Amino acid sequence: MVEKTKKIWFDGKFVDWDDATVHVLAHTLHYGVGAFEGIRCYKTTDGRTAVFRLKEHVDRLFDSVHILSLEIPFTREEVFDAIIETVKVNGLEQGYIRPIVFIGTGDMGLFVRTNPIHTVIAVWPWGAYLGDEGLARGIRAKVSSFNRHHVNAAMTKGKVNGYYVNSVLAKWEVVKAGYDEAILLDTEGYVSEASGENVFIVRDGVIKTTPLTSILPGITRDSVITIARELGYPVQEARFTRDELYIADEVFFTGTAAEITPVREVDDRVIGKGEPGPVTKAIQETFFRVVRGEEGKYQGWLAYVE
Ligand code: PPE
Repeated sequence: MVEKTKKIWFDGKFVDWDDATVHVLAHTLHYGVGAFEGIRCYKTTDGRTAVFRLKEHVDRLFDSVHILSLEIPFTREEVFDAIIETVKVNGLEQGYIRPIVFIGTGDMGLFVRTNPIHTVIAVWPWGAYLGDEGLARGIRAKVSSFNRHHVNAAMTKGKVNGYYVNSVLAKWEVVKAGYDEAILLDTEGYVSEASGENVFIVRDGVIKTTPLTSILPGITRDSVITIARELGYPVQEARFTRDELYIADEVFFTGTAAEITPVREVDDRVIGKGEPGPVTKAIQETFFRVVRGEEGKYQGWLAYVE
């Protein structure tokens, strides 16, 4: 169960958690046309709280909404400040931030004329997405029988509510089969992304990740590419097949919720030594130092809540 906090920012005003409700005829509830973000804030070593890459998340939210040809009735600065304020008002030291932009009530049917566009920000404490043990020791993944969206069926540069039916079906399928997370192939058969994460492989010291063509442009993915190159690892953005996962020395997932999660098995094949490898560990360690404000050169990625 989500751990409740006190207040939710709803169209510019704070309301009590339990009062942040919508009507059952809200358009997005029926058709999935809306956009959201997933953002984390961390307690830094100096005791303050910082939101990780907030500007990039706000920009992606505006991109998502623009792709849907909707408009957020607030400026980027207002949404940025509202997110900081929501973290502050709730006294959240560390956790998850979920902005959502959705279409409210008015017309039903697909063509919307007068329905209002709502903007909401909720925050709550959220630990390791795939479990503490998963983060430390690695998880077991399975390739789903569902493909990721074809580029002409969805526009995956947007983080769109309705797209997640595909992710949820894939996730349920593999969890019911006893695995931790689903990997989806694209419609040409190449690895695309996991249900809520981007995918990285390492072989002979070279890191490879799916190109951005038909995946969500993950902000953690971008952070990891930067960190990895800074640590001296070559990174290629190139598509790869499912068997490249099997013969990789290391596989890991990146995502705001999942952070850097090592993958120790794919489709019952042990990856490398069946434990987080040295490259994954080095990147993971650096990532957690960065989000805790311990790496001077990445201070620009932190928006402090003061
Ligand atoms: N691909 C997908 C499909 C995806 O949903 C996410 C984030 C990513 C890649 C990684 O993107 P980024 O967070 O910018 O590094 N998934 C969010 C939703 C998780 C949820 O269960 O809800 C997240 O991690 O917040």
